[in-house]
Amino acid sequence: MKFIDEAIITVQSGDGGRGCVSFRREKFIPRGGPDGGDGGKGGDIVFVATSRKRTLYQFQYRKKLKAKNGGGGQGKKKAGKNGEDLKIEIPIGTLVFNVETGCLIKDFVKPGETFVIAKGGRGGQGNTRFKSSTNRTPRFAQPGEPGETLTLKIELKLLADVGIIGLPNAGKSTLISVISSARPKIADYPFTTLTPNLGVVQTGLKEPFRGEPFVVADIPGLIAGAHKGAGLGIRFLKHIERTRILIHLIDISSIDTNHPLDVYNAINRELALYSKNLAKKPQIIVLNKLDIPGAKEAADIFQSAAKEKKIALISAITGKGVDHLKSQIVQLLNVTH
Ligand SMILES: Nc1nc2c(ncn2[C@@H]2O[C@H](COP(=O)(O)OP(=O)(O)OP(=O)(O)O)[C@@H](O)[C@H]2O)c(=O)[nH]1
Ligand SMILES: [Mg+2]
Repeated sequence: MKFIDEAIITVQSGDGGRGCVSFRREKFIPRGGPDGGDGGKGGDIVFVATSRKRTLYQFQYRKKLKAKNGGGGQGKKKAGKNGEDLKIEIPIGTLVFNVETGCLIKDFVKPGETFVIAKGGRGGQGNTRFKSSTNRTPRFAQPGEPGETLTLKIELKLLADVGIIGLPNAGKSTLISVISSARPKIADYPFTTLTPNLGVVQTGLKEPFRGEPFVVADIPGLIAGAHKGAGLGIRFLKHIERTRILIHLIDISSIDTNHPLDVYNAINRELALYSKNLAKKPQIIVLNKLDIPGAKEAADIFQSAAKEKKIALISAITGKGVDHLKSQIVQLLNVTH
């Protein structure tokens, strides 16, 4: 399924039904008073966050959404039927903006969260309501209030706990495939991953794996200039804005032993240029592809250049160091909020 993370749609709440002008007409009551009922209320547009939805895919085809209008009032003081609300299920992590004003209307973070995005119009009052001592036969009623029409920008930010960042080909997708339920495409060319992958990592009951299961996001590779739109990275950086921690994955073979921190610094620069908040997130530095010849030496050089920073060494392919990394992630998550 194509990954859709942004959509522009128009929603329209229902119009209120019109109030009715009517008079009692019964055989033995010659001048029955007014008996026009009120119009029904227009349906609301209601968004409901649910874990059943993971993408904004539905909005590719449903770009105009309208709730039902209220029914008109009727004689004998019968009120019109209320228009049915239109309930729209959206994934958790969805933000809804008003395109016209640019304002954030609602940020859905919890399952089951419900919000009326556009209120249906009130029904008009029937002529019964306008009866008074000076006007016993009002021949007018109110029209229903029109519903609201809003153009919305809907944005989905995946709610992952851990984001994996790094250059294309660093092995991000390989790593998520060995620690989680995700099965993304893996290949030896850059930009294999075109859309983010999410995976759930199961934890255990025993230390050091004790903790809630968590969600990892693998995003397309970042390259220098990503914050300005180079490569694919920038579009997806917003998906890791809300993670609690980052795994900064580096392919050991990409380390230049004369300038060992270049790759690492370049990625961090991109993060900082995109968002200060993202740059401040706790990172676990992970050197990957420990199995390739010369890896250990390059890793040592990196480690001594990075000084005090804690660095994990793994081979996502052979699995070496992966369990230890998992326990480090659990521990860091347990102390990060
Ligand atoms: N030798 C070795 N190769 C690895 C290891 N991990 C990943 N690879 C290989 O590196 C290549 C890239 O792996 P991916 O997991 O697709 O890398 P990625 O970071 O997701 O790449 P993009 O999606 O393009 O950004 C593939 O050919 C993997 O088989 C490892 O531990 N050792
Ligand atoms: Mg990938």
